Amino acid sequence: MKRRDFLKASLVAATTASASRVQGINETIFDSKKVFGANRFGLFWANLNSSQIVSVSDFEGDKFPNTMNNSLADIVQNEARVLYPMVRKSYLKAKGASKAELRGKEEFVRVSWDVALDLAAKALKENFDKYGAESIYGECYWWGGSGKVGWGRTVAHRMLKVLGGYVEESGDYSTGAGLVIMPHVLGSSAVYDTPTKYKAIIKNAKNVVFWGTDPLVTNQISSVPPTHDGYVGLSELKDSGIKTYSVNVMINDTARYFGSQNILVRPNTDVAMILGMCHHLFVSKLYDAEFIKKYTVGFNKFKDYILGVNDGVVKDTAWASKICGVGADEIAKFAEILAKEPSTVLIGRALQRADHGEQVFWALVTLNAMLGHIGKEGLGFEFSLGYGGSGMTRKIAPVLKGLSTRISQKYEHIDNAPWKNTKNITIPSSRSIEALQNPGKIIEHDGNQIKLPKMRVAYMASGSVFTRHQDVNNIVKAWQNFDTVITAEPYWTSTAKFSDIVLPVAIEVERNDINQTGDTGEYIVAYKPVIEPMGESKSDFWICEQICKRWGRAEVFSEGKDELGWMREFYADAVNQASELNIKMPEFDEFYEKGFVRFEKDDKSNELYTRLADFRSDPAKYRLGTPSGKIELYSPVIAKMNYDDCPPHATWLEPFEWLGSEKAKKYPIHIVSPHSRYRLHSQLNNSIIRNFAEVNGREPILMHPNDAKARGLENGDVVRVFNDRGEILAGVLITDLLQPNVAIICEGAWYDPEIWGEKSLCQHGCVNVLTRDKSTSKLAQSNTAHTCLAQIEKFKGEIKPITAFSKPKIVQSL
Ligand SMILES: Nc1nc2c(c(=O)[nH]1)N[C@H]1C(S)=C(S)[C@@H](COP(=O)(O)OP(=O)(O)OC[C@H]3O[C@@H](n4cnc5c(=O)[nH]c(N)nc54)[C@H](O)[C@@H]3O)O[C@H]1N2
Ligand SMILES: Nc1nc2c(c(=O)[nH]1)N[C@H]1C(S)=C(S)[C@@H](COP(=O)(O)OP(=O)(O)OC[C@H]3O[C@@H](n4cnc5c(=O)[nH]c(N)nc54)[C@H](O)[C@@H]3O)O[C@H]1N2
Ligand SMILES: [Mo]
Repeated sequence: MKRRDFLKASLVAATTASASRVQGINETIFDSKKVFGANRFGLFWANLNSSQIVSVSDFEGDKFPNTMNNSLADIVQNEARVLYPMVRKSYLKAKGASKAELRGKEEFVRVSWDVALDLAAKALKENFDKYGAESIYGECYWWGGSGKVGWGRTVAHRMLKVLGGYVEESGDYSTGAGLVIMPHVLGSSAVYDTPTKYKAIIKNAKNVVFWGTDPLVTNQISSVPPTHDGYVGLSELKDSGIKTYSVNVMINDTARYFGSQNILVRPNTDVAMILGMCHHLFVSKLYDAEFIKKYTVGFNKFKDYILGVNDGVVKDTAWASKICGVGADEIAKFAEILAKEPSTVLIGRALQRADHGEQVFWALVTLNAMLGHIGKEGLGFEFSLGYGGSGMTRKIAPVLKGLSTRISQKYEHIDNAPWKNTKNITIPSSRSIEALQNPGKIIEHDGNQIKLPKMRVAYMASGSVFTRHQDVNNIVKAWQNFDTVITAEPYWTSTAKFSDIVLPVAIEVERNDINQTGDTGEYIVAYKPVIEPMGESKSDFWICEQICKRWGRAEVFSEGKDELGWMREFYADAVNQASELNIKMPEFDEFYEKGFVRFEKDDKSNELYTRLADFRSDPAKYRLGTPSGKIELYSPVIAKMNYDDCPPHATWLEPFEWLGSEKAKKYPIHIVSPHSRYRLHSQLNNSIIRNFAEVNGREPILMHPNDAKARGLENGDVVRVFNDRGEILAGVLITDLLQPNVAIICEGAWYDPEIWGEKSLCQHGCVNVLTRDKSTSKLAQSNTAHTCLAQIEKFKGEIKPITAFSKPKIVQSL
């Protein structure tokens, strides 16, 4: 078939599809039904009317159904939906890399799936064959879609493994600094370990501290469908009457729900406050010397540091107060209460998404060691209750398996099995743009040296770089160094608009998959194509298989199974596990029809599980994974690395910019960008939910009354927020939940440059236009999104309509 015929054929197919949709309405106008569904926002009943989702109802097993799935109907049939495969005009004309500088500016041409897949497969294969794994950027971030079979990230990684290898990132944006520092301190990455149970906390704690965490907001979503049991834990904690504190830059939703005592700290200065607390505990002999002796190493070096033995700076509460803004007495009193009474400190992640972010986690562990509660039932510290671990009693249930990147040995005869010989190239989390700009540069990472790869082709799925990564104007520039950008997306995000080939993706309610709920493992759920995929969209699994097919390796990818085939296999494995647990599960077909199987029985064996309780009970038997087997308050391993930006014990290091720095004279407002309760990063921003939050059609900026007054601002004004890196518009919301000189703009608002492809004003409020792409330190090399100063002024220009949620220019043929 000639190309033109191809286009014609796909047009005909598209028209027929929409015609049958209309016909469907006529035939089944009164045919409403309720179908079970699940996604990252929860479990739900989708109410269908004539084959369309019109609304959702709460699923009885979801303990706290949230508002996010109310957007489902809107998110399916969305103006920003990518309906057909698209290729950027110059790229299509050249049948390959061409005029990268026009990305974001130039129109897209609608093409058939064959044309798009041929081009994608060719770009990947040719570059891999010529330049190897380092030329293929395949990180595919995290939060788009879900499922044990066809999650975009897994299947893309599997496809690129079949190709022979790719560039991936170690760690993550969430807690990249914590993941690297904690193994040196606690012997494990700790941040994703099973958390202490609420039951244990409620039974034993007198004080609970929320330190830089907002679990009420962040537990709404999960990487597997949540049943939101954590909210039961939170409400039981509230009902228990236990005293709570919130150490934060603002009075957040959790603090308000609990009526917590708020300790407002200047952004990025928690380390100073913690050191002040440690100093106070030491000099007033309130710290647990026995715990320090038995369970930690290196205290003497840390003690010398807080006493100022070498640098002459005593890190007492007065010193701390000057830096962090909390009164010296308040710091001292807080330390005393936590030391004298049974206490639990719940730690969030935003804290370490800042310059020298490693230090704050280390300081918090050090403080907790001095408090001495670690490992006592329900006490000590916990990283994982902010989200991702529910802290509730798990169910006795099988553990559902999922697709991996491991390729079956039976295909080793094909093409010399390139996936066997090539290794992935791993760079630290969030260093991709640096690699694009400085290929070949050697960077340090946790005691190793890493050569940044020369990446030429990007395969993007499940993530959105232009809202996720820091310094968007810099990304716009660096992005041109890719020869080819292939993006598999359900929506016209800025990342899709900055691509050469855009592949329309079917979302969870449009495809088959299987998953297990996260909080307690209570349900195994089936995703079903409740509705037909919009336009010509296809599942990530199908797309990746089709690309592999063009390399003659479809079966290597799929092992001859489609999505239902894999679902059956994983389900069968769960049935086997269940029978060993004396649990009878229904046949697959019955399960699939119903949509879920429930496991009811509580696993009472670890109801009061407490982090590090075993270590406390017997430190010799339950040695930690650190070289000493104990908590390392000073790390000889890190000392040996000799990094100026990551000393060998918890240390206050000034961030590259903060309210106490010179820079604050020019840019006096610290911009903090927490996660929004109205979306998952950038997801759902293109839905009706946006209307609950936006101010004057822009992302809200929360400002203190003093800061607003000084600038003559009122609620609803549109402001220009700017620094040397860029400028954005935002809608003013004045609130005294903040401290002066601190403003909140949540991460994830869609990027809407006035001029695409240029350094440009973002009219909508994407905060990462303002943030800096510098890493935390040579140790973790993670992102520093929360270290950001800016200035705010009333916007005097013309306020234009937002274009972020519209399709780009599309033409039907070249
Ligand atoms: N300033 C600032 N920046 C931050 C943060 C911060 O606190 N402040 N937080 C950081 C953190 S912790 C994280 S985890 C990252 C999040 O970064 P990302 O994971 O990149 O965030 P999302 O916006 O959720 O991107 C998911 C994308 O996948 C798409 N998608 C949805 N369903 C599917 C599907 O089925 N298949 C495919 N192929 N795609 C799909 C969505 O449309 C969306 O564009 O952001 C980081 N960035
Ligand atoms: N609704 C919703 N839930 C989510 C997500 C989402 O996008 N939307 N994203 C998920 C993901 S991927 C992640 S990683 C987690 C993120 O989880 P976290 O990183 O814990 O969440 P954040 O919202 O970034 O910040 C938590 C709190 O830290 C405070 N904070 C910021 N800077 C400082 C500081 O310097 N000192 C102190 N003491 N406090 C500070 C913020 O004000 C906020 O209240 O959330 C997950 N849950
Ligand atoms: Mo995250």
